[in-house]
Amino acid sequence: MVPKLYAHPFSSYCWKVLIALWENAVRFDYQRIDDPAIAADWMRLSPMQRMPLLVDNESIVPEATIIIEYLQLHYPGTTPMIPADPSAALEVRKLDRLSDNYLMGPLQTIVSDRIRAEKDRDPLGVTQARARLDGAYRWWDQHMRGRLWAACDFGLVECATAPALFYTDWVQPIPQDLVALREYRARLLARPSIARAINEARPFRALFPCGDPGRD
Ligand SMILES: N[C@@H](CCC(=O)N[C@@H](CS)C(=O)NCC(=O)O)C(=O)O
Repeated sequence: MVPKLYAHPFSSYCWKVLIALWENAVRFDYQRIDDPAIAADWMRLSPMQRMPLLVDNESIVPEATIIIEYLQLHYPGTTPMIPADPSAALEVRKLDRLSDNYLMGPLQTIVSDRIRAEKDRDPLGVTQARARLDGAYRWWDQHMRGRLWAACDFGLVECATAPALFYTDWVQPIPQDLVALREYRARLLARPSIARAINEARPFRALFPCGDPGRD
């Protein structure tokens, strides 16, 4: 039995895990929740209704980062997502948190505000999210100067930053002067596993509540 991944091709957190799976050619059973029967299964398995969700025999594994850690433990491949050295691994986990909390976090605030009815919107929350995102852009630009990948090699951090930067640039374009960050995003988009995630999500772009910017 191969692990089952409950996911949707347009979801940024699902990309995070899909990229790790494809990088290491891990065989898995893609349970796409745009199928209503599969969505019903997912809702039963995930009362908090969050994707991705991995099911492997008796194990039900939520949270993209934890799924990637689980895959590394049980289905290791040729591209380690977390380095073996504990200090290097700590750095990778730190960068993964910074990506989830300060790139994806503001992104989700901005996008979910747009989905709400006009009367339920939170303009102050969105302004604060945009300011946090701008700060995060500046932090990542500084960090990426002189680097190819965010840590020692391509891995967990890129699984996190690729979908995050892909979509944040749609809602708040990375400023022109942040050259290192813009080049990092371009490098990420050219990576075959990430290009595949972008292509598989293409048919769903009309779902993006902030509008399809007509570019990658
Ligand atoms: N902390 C979770 C966040 C997952 C998350 O926010 N997933 C979104 C999609 S990107 C979701 O499940 N949304 C539910 C829905 O759209 O119904 C993780 O790291 O996996």
